[in-house]
Amino acid sequence: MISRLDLRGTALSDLDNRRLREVLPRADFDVADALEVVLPICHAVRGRGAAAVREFGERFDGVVPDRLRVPAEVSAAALESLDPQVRAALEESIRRARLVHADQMPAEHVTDVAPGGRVGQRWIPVERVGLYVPGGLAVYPSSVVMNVVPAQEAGVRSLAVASPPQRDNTGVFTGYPHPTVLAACELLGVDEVYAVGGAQAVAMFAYGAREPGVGADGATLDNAGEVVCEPVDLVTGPGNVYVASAKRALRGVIGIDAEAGPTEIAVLADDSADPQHVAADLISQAEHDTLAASVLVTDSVALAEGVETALAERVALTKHHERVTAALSGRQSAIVLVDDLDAGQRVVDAYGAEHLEIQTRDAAQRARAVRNAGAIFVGASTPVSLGDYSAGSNHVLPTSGTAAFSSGLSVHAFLRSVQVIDYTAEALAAVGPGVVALSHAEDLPAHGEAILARTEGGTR
Ligand code: HSO
Ligand code: ZN
Repeated sequence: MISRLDLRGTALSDLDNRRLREVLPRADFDVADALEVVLPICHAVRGRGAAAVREFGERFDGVVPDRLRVPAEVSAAALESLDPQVRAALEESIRRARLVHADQMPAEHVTDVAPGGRVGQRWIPVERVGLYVPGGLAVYPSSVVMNVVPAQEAGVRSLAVASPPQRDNTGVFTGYPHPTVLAACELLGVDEVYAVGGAQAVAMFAYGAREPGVGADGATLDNAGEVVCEPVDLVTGPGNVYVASAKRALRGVIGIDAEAGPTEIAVLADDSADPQHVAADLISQAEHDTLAASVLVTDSVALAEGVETALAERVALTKHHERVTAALSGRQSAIVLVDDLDAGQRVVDAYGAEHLEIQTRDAAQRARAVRNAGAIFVGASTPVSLGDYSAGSNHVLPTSGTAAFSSGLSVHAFLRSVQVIDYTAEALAAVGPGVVALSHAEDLPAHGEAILARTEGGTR
């Protein structure tokens, strides 16, 4: 089911990360490929607003809600009918996430550069954010927590959630996001929720959307009527390959967090790892998406064989075995054999997994040496699914190698840093000649003159 990639005997130290990535498992269809589908959707939503959002909803989700914005009474009913055990678990994961994200808040500080010259740094939350909560193959109340908690801890004031409408909920919830998603929004005090999914949700957040209205000539015009959704400044959240692609396409119109597309797990393990645990963890992420990637990197043939056997047993029994089989047998998943754990470490660094588990005897030490990963799960008792729900960490993480340059969701994604520069006349006079000299070196003498106007009485 899962293929093997044998890198034993390959001189990995001769390859830089980019070269090494080329030989590692990779999906056949990625965020760049999806742009072809996503760009026309973004254009349509930009031009035609709510009418286009509804059309894509009908096409991709198979259902159009009565109202794109979920009515307050529907969300209230969802919280009322929430299973008490699920409610308690959500409350605990909110509590843990708040602890971690509150601790992430950066301190404001001021640097005294010279007598009378100081540069401070302030952190200001983004004004309005759109949080995406996936909902195609599964239901993601946990992603509501992972998006909303850091935004709230960062101090964001205006917060909207979008999640795909469900086709097969009964009665009052049909056409709205899953009731557990709505209940999680209620628990967190989020009252602006849209029954919109996929690339069209990201586009709606980026451009805003209006209902059709009546134009000057009396004819009906798309995107000219009542406002359905005001545009946001930043969109965060995980999603499928199309959602990640829309974030890439619209970056610049909006800010984004990382590209968090189809999920990935890499496990670096030696012969001390339990093959049943490793297999269970590989399957846990494979159940998200047929494009999900599960990669085991090991120096132990015995472990590789044990995991193969355990996978065969477990996949047959798991609920979503078809999806899991597709993910595990796709080109993006493999068991990679290496000569030793140092070579394994090279491989996982080149791969830059969204989630990296380290199940080796020296797990804590190896974890410290990792350079590229969205999040690192250390040791036998820290599976990825703990982090997916209740560790306190965030599960919105960079995928497909983007961990090389971006980070998992945290309060930082919702903050901007602003420098505050404050010099006295004396401090300006002291450094003035240097500024004037540099302005001449750049042939921008008016810059120097702005200094001299102050330090030399304003005559030059
Ligand atoms: N593993 C997913 C998050 C998730 N898992 C939500 C279960 N629910 C991406 O990190
Ligand atoms: Zn997961």
